[in-house]
Amino acid sequence: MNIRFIYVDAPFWRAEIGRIALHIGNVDFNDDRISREEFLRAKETGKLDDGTIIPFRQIPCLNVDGQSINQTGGISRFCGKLSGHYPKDNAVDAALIDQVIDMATDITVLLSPSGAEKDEQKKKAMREELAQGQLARKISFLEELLENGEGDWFVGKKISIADIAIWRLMGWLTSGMIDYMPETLLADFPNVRRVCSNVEKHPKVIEWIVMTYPKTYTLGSFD
Ligand SMILES: N[C@@H](CCC(=O)N[C@@H](CS)C(=O)NCC(=O)O)C(=O)O
Repeated sequence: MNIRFIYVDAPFWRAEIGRIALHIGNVDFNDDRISREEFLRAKETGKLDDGTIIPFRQIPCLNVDGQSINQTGGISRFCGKLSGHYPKDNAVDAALIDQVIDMATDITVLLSPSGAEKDEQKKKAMREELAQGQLARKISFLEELLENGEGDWFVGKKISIADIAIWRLMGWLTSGMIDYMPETLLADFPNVRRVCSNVEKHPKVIEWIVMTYPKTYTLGSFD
């Protein structure tokens, strides 16, 4: 099977779920990082410069043996099934993983209005309110899920695509790269921090970080 994972050169959760699942599972794939310019062109034309179709004109996009597939959820599940990080025959566990990934989307969408705000003072006020309000509320629901769960991972007793999604999403939110978003966002959520820390301690995740993340990336921020 020829797998090409198409995204820009950024470790955003939408792409990292699939890329990291494939990497951990030792599944061969082509990690195709297109330039921002090519992405903008694909948004206009629905195709990469080499003619590869980008359905819905958004990324990530997976191309499997010439067939293009879009949408983070579907791509992540496909990569998870191939790599052994998403169940093929346990519908309940699969749905439990899905609900976490959909929550990652809900959280991401919360950032959109402030991301589009041009007035810096208004943006600051929106982000501060978000961090203490809606965002903290949603993260507290993930915390609740873990308090009622089995411990080290969101679902079952081993790492799944749900854990990878939340680790990367939380890494982005607390990276200091989002204007006016406090790096202390997870201070009150020890269970979410623990899962993130568990993902970041996985030897294959460390290998991936060393291979693909900026040299300035520091391990251990969730401990
Ligand atoms: N529903 C899509 C959303 C993906 C998405 O918003 N991707 C961004 C880049 S991170 C994008 O392609 N934006 C361009 C657009 O939507 O026009 C998914 O779940 O994958």
